Amino acid sequence: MKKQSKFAALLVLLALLSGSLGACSPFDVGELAGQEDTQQDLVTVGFSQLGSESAWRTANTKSVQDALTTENGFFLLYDNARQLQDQQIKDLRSFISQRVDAIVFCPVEEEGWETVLGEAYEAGVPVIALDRNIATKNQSLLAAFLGEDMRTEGVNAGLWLEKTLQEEGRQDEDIRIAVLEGTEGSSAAEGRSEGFLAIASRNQNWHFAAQADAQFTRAKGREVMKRFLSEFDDIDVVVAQNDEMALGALEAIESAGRLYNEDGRKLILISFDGSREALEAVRDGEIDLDVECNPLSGPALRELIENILSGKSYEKVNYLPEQVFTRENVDEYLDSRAY
Ligand code: GYE
Repeated sequence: MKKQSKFAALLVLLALLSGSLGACSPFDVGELAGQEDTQQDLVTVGFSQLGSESAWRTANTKSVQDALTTENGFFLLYDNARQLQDQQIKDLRSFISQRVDAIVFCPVEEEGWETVLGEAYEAGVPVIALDRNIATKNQSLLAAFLGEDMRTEGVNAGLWLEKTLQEEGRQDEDIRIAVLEGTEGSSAAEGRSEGFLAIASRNQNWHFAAQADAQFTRAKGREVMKRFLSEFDDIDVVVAQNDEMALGALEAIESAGRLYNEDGRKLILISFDGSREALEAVRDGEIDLDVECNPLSGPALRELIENILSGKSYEKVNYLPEQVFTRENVDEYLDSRAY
């Protein structure tokens, strides 16, 4: 190597170590090289998963674990908060005190993160919100968000219903809708409600007959749907904000013999996620629409962490690609569905 290029290489190295390259990252890249005392050159990531309420969540956890492996240069600390925000805050604090290089967390709720994220920021630990987002005015508390566009998912559900009712010539008929909502205060539930409402509000014939929190679980979906069925005899559409609740609701609907009304018209069932079991119900004509929510964020997460820690430029808000499934296209996807 010529003297000059040796010097240039040294300068680049020094710049990298001091964090002055890639001014877009406010975090100390020196930490990347500082792990050798503990996990020999691995990047230590603390991952706080919010719980294990659904097949979607299991697939999401696996995707992260498969991407942040030691072979790929990561040492992953994993905690499961079992739907408790307090527990999740404790998990984040424990990651900070262990001096991890980065924190990834799926926020169970949107609100209430300022204090702990402020502590991470003070400690120089970049935090990525995965899957669900947080509500904060202080955008610098998060290094980045990587997840799904819940509002667009809700809009897509509304657009499909609008089109379907038009095709059936029911655009002026009174349509009674029951909603099984996901965890109250979560960005997933809020976003899907907001998006669906945006379309509902321009359809004067859509009426919200019933809505209740069924916590994204199958057992709650079944229980709440059973109650709806006993209280209302004229539900036309059920919007379940995830597959677990839709599958629970379907059990309640079928055991009450209410999948078809007296005129032989099928109750329209809309779901979100696109898990294998729900896609099978789409194929079998039980669920009419499943709006995909993509849990396979691991590879994009890995790249994002690498970019943040090495000071490269990166997008602060990142959405995963998603689509919608109906009986018309579901066969193409069922075979390869791993979750
Ligand atoms: O739809 C659901 C889950 O946050 C996108 O959480 C997520 C939702 C997903 O448990 O199944």
